[in-house]
Amino acid sequence: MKKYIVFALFLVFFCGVSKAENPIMQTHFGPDPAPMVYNGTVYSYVGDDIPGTDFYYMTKWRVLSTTDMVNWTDHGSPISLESFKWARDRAWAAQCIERNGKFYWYICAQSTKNDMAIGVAVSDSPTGPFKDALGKPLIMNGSWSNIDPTVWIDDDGQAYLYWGNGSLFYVKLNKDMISYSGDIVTVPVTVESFGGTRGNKSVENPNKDMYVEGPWFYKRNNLYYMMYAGMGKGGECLSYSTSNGPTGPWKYQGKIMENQKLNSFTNHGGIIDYKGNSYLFYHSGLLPNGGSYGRAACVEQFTYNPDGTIPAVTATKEGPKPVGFIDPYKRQEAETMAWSEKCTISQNDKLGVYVSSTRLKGYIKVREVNFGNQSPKSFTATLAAGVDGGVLEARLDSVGGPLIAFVTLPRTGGWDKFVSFTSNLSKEVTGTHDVYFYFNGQNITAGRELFNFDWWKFNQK
Ligand code: FUB
Repeated sequence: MKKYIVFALFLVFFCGVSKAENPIMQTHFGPDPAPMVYNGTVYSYVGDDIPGTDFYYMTKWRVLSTTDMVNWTDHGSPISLESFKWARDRAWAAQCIERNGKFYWYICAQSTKNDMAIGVAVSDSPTGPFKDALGKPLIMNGSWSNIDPTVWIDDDGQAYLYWGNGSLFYVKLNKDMISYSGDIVTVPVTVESFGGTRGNKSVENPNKDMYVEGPWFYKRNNLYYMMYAGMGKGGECLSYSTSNGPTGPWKYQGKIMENQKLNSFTNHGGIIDYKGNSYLFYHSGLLPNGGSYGRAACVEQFTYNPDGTIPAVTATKEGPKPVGFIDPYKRQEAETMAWSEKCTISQNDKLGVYVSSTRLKGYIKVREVNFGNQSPKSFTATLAAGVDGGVLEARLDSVGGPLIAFVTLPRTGGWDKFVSFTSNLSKEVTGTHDVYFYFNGQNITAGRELFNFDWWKFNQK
C-alpha cells in the first residue's frame, strides 16, 4: 500500500511539474513584466527580485524573449543600478518601447537624493547594450510617487509617459523620447475613473478598487486602456479603466485578475496582442522560495469581449498554448526553455549568457521541438566543465522519457572553456516533441555542479 502511495505522489509531482509553465522564468525571480512585441518576437522586460530580503531591494533588470509564448530565452541583465550614476537602490518596474529603430527602456529607481525617479536608457537593439540616455533622471521632483513608468506612442506620433504610485501622472514625450513638453499632469483618481479614491480604500471595501500603482497604458481598436494594480482584499489585484482619448477622462471597468493566492502582495502586469491572440502578463510569488520579495513573471492568454472589455483572467500553472515551434536543426541557446530545475543562468562579457550550476536530476524542458519527417543523425551540445563525469541526456516528452542522445563529459579545462561535443542518436526521432535535457553524471555526488551549457542542435542526415 505504502509503495502505491509513494508512486501516486511521484506521479502527481511530476505531472504537476511537467505541466507548469508559469512562472515563465525559473532561474531568476523576474517580477513586473513589461511585454513588447517587435519584429515578430515578444520581449519581456522584468526586474530582479532578491528573495530572502524584507523589501524590494532590487539592483538590476533583465530581458527575456519568445516567438512561441512557451519557450523563453533569457538575455541576461543589460542594465542595472550601475548603468545610472544617479540611481542608488530599488531598481523597480520598467517598460521598453521601440521608435525609429531605437529602443527606449524607461526605468525607475531610488535616486542619490533618496526620492524615486524615472530615467531612460537607449539602445539599437531590444536586448542591448543600453546606455543611460540623459545621465540624469527624466522625471525627478523629490516625490516617492515617481515609479512604474508606462509608455505608448499614439497613431499621430505623440508619445505619452504615464506613471505613479498613489497618484497617476502623465507627460507628453517629445519625438526624441528622452525629453517632454508641457507640465506633469495629475490624473483625477475617482470612484468613476479608477474604482476608488484614496479616502475610499478598498482594503475596507473589498468590492471596490483603488488605483495603487503599476499602470499599463495602450490603445486597441480606438479605445485607450489603463490597466493598473488596485488594492484588493489581501493584496493587489489587476484592474483597468478605458477612455476615448489618450489623456482621459477614464472610466473604471473592473478587475481583470483578483489576488488569487499568488503568494505576492503586489501584482504588476502588461497586455499585448501577438500572433492573433491577446496575453496578460502578471507576476506571482509561486516559485520555490518565492513570495512578496521573490516574484516572477507569468502569462495567460485571454479573449477580449466583443465590446472591447477585458474578461476576468484566472492565473494558471499551465500558461498559454504554444504558437510556434523550435527548429532543432538551428543552434538553440541552452537558456531557451519552457521550464527548468536545478540550474541557473550566468552571464559575462566574454561568454554572454549560458546555463550554469547544473545539478544531478535537474533538467531543461524545451517545448514543441519539430524534428520533421526524417530523424536527425547526431546531436551537438556546447558544454564546459571543471570536473569529469557530467552527462547531458536528451530525452523525449518527459524527464524519464526515451533517451535519444547523450554526451558524457570529460573536464574541458575550466568552467568557462566551452567545447562542442557531437554524439550519434541512440534512437530515431521524427515529428514534434518536448525535449528534456536531463542532467546526469557518473560518480558525481548529489549537489555537485556538473557542467555549464551554452547551446545545442541536432544534425540532419
Ligand atoms: O517591484 C517593485 C515594485 O513593486 C514595483 O515598482 C511595483 O509596481 C510593485 O510591483
